[in-house]
Amino acid sequence: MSQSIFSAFPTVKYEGEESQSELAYRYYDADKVVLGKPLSEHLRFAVAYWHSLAMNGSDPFGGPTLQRPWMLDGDAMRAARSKADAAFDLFRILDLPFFTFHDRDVAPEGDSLKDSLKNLQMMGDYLAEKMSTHKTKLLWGTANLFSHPRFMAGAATNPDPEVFAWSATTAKHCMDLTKRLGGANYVLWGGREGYETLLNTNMAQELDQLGRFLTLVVDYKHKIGFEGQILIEPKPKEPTAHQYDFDVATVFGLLKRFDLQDKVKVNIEANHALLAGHSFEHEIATAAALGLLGSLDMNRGDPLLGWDTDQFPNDFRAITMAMYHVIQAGGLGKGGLNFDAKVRRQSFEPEDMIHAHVGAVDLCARAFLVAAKIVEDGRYAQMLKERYSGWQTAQAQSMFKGELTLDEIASATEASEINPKPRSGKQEQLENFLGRMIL
Ligand code: XLS
Ligand code: NI
Ligand code: NI
Repeated sequence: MSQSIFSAFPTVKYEGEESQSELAYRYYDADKVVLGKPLSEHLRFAVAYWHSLAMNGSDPFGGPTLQRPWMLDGDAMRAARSKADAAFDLFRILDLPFFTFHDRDVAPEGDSLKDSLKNLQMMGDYLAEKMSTHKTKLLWGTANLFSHPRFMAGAATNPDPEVFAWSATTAKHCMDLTKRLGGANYVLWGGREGYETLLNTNMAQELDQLGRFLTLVVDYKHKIGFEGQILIEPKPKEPTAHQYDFDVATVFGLLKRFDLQDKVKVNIEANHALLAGHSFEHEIATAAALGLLGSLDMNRGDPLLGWDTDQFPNDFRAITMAMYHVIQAGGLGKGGLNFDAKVRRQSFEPEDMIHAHVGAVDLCARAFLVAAKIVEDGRYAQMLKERYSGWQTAQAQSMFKGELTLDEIASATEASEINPKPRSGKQEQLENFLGRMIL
């Protein structure tokens, strides 16, 4: 067994609320049955390979700060294997059921497309071997179609068809590997599928290219019999000034236009919701309402900073409401909660990585438990139901279902004595109620 920076840490255990240990789960009791199934099956936590293994702490003003020995290895494939060893040590310590990766997180870029694909293939073998001796499964795979300079003007939406073809080829191989490793989903995050200025952008052409790319991916999924979900991860901006998959509602419009609304779902990220001017809860509720809820990227942004800071989540109230909407939507199915989050630059000790995940896992588990309590209690749902109860009458239903035309509604209404009275929205009462449940 090779040693990694994580090897020495024991596996984090559930010890309950009374635990005195900093590195124990106090709320994430994986086997605890809530709403009919174990917490581990509701939450399906995943560790993100990129933030946990590939980030080095550099920012636009300073270089690497994190201790990651494989980054110093001059042999890229040997470094990729050491990184994978460290990754699986971390997965073992955290004892979470899933991980997620981009092709470039696990395998180095080669000198040509062929070389890059060969590296991916070889690292795919290595990951498959690792997975056979560890219990961590793959929540999703994805292609990094944004870091290399060839993607600077986009991947699917690049003005150069050679970049489109390169990206399509890469996505094909990443889907093959995701399927081979038993992935439950395949994600598309269009990092540079947008524009920096409209001055050089033919938007109609680029949107059609994006639609073509998505259609190709969906067709290929069926061709290879991949049973996972295809997910788009909306983000409004960064690195581009405007991104075409802006938010959940925009993605719905795109999917409708290309007739893909029943074939693709969304992977919603908390920080991206904030950047789009929404809350996480809003994006989840929108996806649920449109039948698009796929999976979640758990993190948080800093409202004081206008970029994707990808911090570990710590807002109990916001995550509780997010979990409530997930439960109301019938759960995440094949999706899960992926920690798309990184430690801060000063948190350079390997132990910091474990603290970060332990806290976030516990926060999500606790939030889920409270959300489940709100569901089981039933009063909140009842209040909401009552607010819309007027729609249950036969007259209202015929309006709702489109059985009456506008002029029929008008003549019936004019002939009646109705005079709607304002009713309280009870916002403060509801806030108080939820506050009591959360405490
Ligand atoms: C970046 C995205 C990215 C995706 C995967 O902002 O969140 O990390 O989750 O490509
Ligand atoms: Ni993400
Ligand atoms: Ni992000």
